[in-house]
Amino acid sequence: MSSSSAGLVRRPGLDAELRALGDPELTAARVLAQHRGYWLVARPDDGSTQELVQARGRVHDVAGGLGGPVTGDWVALDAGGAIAAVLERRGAVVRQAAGKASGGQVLAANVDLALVIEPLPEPNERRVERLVALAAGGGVPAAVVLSKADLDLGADHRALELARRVGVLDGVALSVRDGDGVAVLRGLLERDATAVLLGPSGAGKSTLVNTLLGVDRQATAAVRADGRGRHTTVTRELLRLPWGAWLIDTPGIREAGVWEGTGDAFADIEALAAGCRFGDCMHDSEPGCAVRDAVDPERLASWRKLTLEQSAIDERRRTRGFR
Ligand SMILES: Nc1nc2c(ncn2[C@@H]2O[C@H](COP(=O)(O)OP(=O)(O)O)[C@@H](O)[C@H]2O)c(=O)[nH]1
Ligand SMILES: [Mg+2]
Ligand SMILES: [Zn+2]
Repeated sequence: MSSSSAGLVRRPGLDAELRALGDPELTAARVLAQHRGYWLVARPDDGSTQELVQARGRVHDVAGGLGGPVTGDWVALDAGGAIAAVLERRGAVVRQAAGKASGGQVLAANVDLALVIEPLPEPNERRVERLVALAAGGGVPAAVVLSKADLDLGADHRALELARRVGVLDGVALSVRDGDGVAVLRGLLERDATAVLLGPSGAGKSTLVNTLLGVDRQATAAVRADGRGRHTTVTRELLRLPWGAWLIDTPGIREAGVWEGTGDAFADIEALAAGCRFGDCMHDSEPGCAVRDAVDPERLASWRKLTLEQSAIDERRRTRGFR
């Protein structure tokens, strides 16, 4: 393949991480894409080679739970070129995998920024809130991106307002049709850092990736007549942008159950909750609640829903031993 992984830089402490595994023959690589039973990886400091490798032994053991190696993972390759271990994930987006008996599924690993994307003119604020929480639960800060800004005259304002309401620093409206806002987003994607695009199919993720890449690499598809997106992107891929930033394109996310809590995504509510009379106040009809009248009811409903969802997950993990 081409030189799209040129410039992959070793993360701080990588050599020590490898040494700690105790096998001097291990070398580091990063997962660019996952397929069934094999992974596309690139080695740091090496120009352009990408290799398809397998995992040694059971991938669950290799990854220490939570499935096998995923896109964005740093892995250790053994002398035979197979993945022998997955290195510590620093920032991961994990959801409850689809299906009722399933555990957590890592959507992207070693992510510095989640770009939570929704299309204008009708962005789904509750979905933004959920995806921001999913990222925050894995220690990943988020930015809100409203795509198709050409379809909404007040796009910039809406992006900033939505970001503010969900407690996120950056809100960017952009259109790949007229280029508005694309430069602003580019400014958020720093050299050597990794971002992941999270949002429904049809939001314009792949189109945006192509715009940032400057080439039509990702397949895109017109939204169906019923307004639902098509799943044109089927794998999660880590791509290098021309200025050295890294971006993970993902298939549309239909279900995104929380798995690792909501991190600091509801810091606004938690700060106010310090003033509630009861420590376990659900800010519903409890007397002496300091939150109920101070927070947008829809946001509060989201908080309650995600909090209850997480409690149910925690309970299930306790009783059934899911990791
Ligand atoms: N009007 C408008 N349409 C866009 C924009 N970006 C993407 N689209 C369209 O939205 C549809 C879905 O795009 P795609 O990139 O496949 O979405 P994905 O499923 O999120 O990867 C395609 O028909 C795109 O042409 C935009 O900025 N403005
Ligand atoms: Mg796509
Ligand atoms: Zn309360």
